[in-house]
Amino acid sequence: MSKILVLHGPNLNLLGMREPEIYGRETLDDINEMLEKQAAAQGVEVEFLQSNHEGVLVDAIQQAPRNGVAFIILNAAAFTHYSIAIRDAIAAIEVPVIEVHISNVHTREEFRHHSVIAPVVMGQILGFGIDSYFGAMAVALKKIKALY
Ligand code: CA2
Repeated sequence: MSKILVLHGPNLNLLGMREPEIYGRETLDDINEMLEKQAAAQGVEVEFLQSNHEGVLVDAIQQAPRNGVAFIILNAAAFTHYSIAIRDAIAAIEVPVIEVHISNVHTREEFRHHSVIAPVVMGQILGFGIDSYFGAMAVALKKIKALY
């Protein structure tokens, strides 16, 4: 059975509680619930993990192939901009990764313009608010359907 792993990086546990003008009013639980429904409608299982710790995310990425994960949807948050450890973990596995950002990082501070993981992911969806996640989920579900 193919599974989709949704990984949320540091501070995304604060969604809905602060900076609603940038990140919206939905909480992480709201987003996960909607993603779960979107996948369940296609009979696909989803696992979720949020961590503020780089190594926890690296472990989850490394373990994805042996846990039957067919796709990873990753909002690496601030780690996007500097974590070579996360980049190396993505590069070390065959499982495709879709990079997601809620905000349009290119219209924000200069330090958010560069993604160190961009060269090793399948593609990026960003700037659509929480719809970036649902767009990524739609792509992952479509690709999984084509595979199985
Ligand atoms: O736009 C995105 O999804 C980001 O990945 C969010 C990260 C940021 O560092 C990236 O540059 C872009 C920050 C996540 C922090 O989320 C918060 C949510 C509510 C309140 C405070 C932070």
